Amino acid sequence: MVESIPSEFDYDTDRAQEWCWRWCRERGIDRRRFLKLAAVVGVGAAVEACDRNGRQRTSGPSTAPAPATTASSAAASANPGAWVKPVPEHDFVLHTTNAEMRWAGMGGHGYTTPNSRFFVRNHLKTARVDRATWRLQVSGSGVEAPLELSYDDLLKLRAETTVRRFLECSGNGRVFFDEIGRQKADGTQWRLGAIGVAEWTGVPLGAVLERARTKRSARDVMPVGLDELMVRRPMPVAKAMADDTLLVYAMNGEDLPPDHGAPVRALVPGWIGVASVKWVGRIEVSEEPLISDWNTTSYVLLGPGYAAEGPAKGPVLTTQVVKSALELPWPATFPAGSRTLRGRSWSGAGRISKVEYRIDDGPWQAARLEPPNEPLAWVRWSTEWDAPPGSHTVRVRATDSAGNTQPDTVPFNQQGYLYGGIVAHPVTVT
Ligand SMILES: Nc1nc2c(c(=O)[nH]1)N[C@H]1C(S)=C(S)[C@@H](COP(=O)(O)O)O[C@H]1N2
Ligand SMILES: [Mo]
Repeated sequence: MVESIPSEFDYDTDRAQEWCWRWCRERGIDRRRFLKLAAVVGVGAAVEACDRNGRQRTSGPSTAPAPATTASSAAASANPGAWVKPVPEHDFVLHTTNAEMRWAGMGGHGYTTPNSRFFVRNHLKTARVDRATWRLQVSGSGVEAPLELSYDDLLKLRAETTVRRFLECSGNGRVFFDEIGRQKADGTQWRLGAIGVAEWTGVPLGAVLERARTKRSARDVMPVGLDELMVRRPMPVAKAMADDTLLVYAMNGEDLPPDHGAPVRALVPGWIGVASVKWVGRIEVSEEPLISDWNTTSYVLLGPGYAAEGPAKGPVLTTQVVKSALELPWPATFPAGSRTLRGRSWSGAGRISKVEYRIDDGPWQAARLEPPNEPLAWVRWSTEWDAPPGSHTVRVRATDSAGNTQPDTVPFNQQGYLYGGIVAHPVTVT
């Protein structure tokens, strides 16, 4: 299936609108009324209105998922039914079909992000896939023995592996292209909450590829989602064969939740989130490089200074960059006095070797790292601050084991990927 993706933003907007319309139609709203509502109040609010209206019209319980609407204006553009788990405003900022984790909620939490707080990035909406009838097909020119596995077959491989790794959207931090660089990028305006670390349990993708007798001549491996869009992104065989590249069925010791790809998702550590395809139904293994809009137009760097690379319109994204976040609301307000500032830093290139912070225009100082500090996960850090009253900024910069440090600024790219620059967290001390 080849689909044209003009830009991630147009693409998401179109699909979201289309889906909202369909959702309303199922509730007995005619198109004229939907468009009229959407024109006046915006699509999100039109859907909410349809929902109220639909509930009045339909007798008996609806089979559609409950709308996750809240009263906030930020949530007004959110799509009801895009998620299965509750996404309360207290824990999440909602953007159409995506739910961003609020960093303040990680304050004082353990190393991993609880499933209930983990961000959700859905190109469309959470797919419901029945584990009992689920099958995984492995096929393509790169395998000698194409196969089909059930959920039990996967467990019977007896290769269960557990790793702690981050999962982060390549668009995490996108809002800073606008707020710092003064040039707004296309796509979901995430702040820094499109990241989480979980303990993932599954089987190495390599074990499945071996079972399918992957050829030496195989080049690319591409998991394909069972959602309507069939979200997919290829990786080279070497990445697919890495010990920690998994087909995951459990997250933080629980069955993988629907919003995170149940029954089985890919986990491609250190790579942009889209590589970790949810609701995997097929794995294509190819002797030829796999080329589609997902790695030529979407998830590539577009804009001034970025040149086409072969069939791709710009440099193709693979690993995530170094970033840091404070476990505080944005902006934060607290009373004057001594307190502990806490945060986390991570990198797609390894573990974190150093974290520094700076209050206002003061000197850069070392923060205290707290173990564990695992590669391709994150490290927690803290420092004491005797906060005087007034308006302040707290800046943080981390350095990873490969020697990458967060830069002061990041050059613009049209789709707003990989904003790893230093950000000034606004704090009002009262
Ligand atoms: N099938 C499918 N897989 C997908 C997506 C999707 O929409 N459909 N979104 C991708 C993107 S862009 C990201 S950042 C991660 C988010 O994973 P999460 O929702 O479990 O946090 O899933 C990836 N896998
Ligand atoms: Mo993403």
